Amino acid sequence: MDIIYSEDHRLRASKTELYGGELLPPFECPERMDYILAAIRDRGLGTIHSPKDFGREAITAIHDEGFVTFIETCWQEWQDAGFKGEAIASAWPSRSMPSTRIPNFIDGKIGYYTLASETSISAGTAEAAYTSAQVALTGAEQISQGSQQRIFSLCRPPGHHASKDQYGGYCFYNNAAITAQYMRDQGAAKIAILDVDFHHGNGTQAIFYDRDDVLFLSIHGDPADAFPYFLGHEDEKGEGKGMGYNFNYPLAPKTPYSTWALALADALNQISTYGADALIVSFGADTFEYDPISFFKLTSNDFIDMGRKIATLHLPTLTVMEGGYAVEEVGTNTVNFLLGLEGSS
Ligand code: SP5
Ligand code: ZN
Repeated sequence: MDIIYSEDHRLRASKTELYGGELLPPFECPERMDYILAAIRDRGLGTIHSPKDFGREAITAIHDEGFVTFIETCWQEWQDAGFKGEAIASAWPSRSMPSTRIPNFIDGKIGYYTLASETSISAGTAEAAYTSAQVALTGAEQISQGSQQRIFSLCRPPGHHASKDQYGGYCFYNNAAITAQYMRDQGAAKIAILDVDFHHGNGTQAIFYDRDDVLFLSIHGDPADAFPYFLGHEDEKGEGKGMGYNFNYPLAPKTPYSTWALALADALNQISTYGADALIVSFGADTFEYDPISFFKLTSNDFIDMGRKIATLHLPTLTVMEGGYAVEEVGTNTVNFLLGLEGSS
């Protein structure tokens, strides 16, 4: 399987994550990619290619222009304001003040454009996020041209929590959504996005909630107990034309693969019925039993079976990397999934 990857992800190297009231080293760190690259090489998964540049337009096809400009200028404006730490939001339009006006001052503007304050912005964040989207798009082009049936876009930073105008959950640009739009613009009529990251793909759901041309399905920790807390319930089915094209499978703490796989079986049935031209998998390895911030109980071998089951759809499949945190097994588990998907394990 061909892999798309850029070293530019290292530009995303923030020092702080707001976690439990402390500023800690972020779980979403560059070393994650080193584990995955090592496993790709050790197991001979395939050849690694650099991304092409599809321009800023491919990003603004999904994201609000003002939001993209904010991501690009935030760090400079934060420094210009004289703040000493990394850029973190501390106030936003809440239930009691649901404003749609965008403040001028960066401390207000950052609140307008964030959905979670654990994610700091610092030097290089915008550049890394831009390249991560191009890594995804380069994979999508291969799928659209029909030259490959399976591609792995090794994106970092991840994307599925980002909505059209909000970042957070370690995500800035929604790589999966950007590729789905790209595939549509290249002529595919129907795209399915299956999100198997431990966390609900709230950004992807919100982006396609009123559309019937992109089916979204997510299997994740129940938002009653897990980030992003405020989206991802079973009764969120879509709206308008999109009604019936959104499926959520929230699962309880300690869910083992035997239960997780029942949700997957239902999701795969929905994708078959839908008749998608191509599949995008938002893949996170954070369903692993020892993931430091998650609560499912998948073992390393379960990832092979997950890949094999998704392969039974026989659809051209782009896998986009989402989460999965600082344990060595993030590499093994990701490559296990891809080998299962490829049918070679
Ligand atoms: C892409 C992705 O996986 N983003 C995840 C973002 C999660 N950020 C909030 C983490 C809060 C975790 N709290 C868990 C407590 C476990 N003891
Ligand atoms: Zn996740």
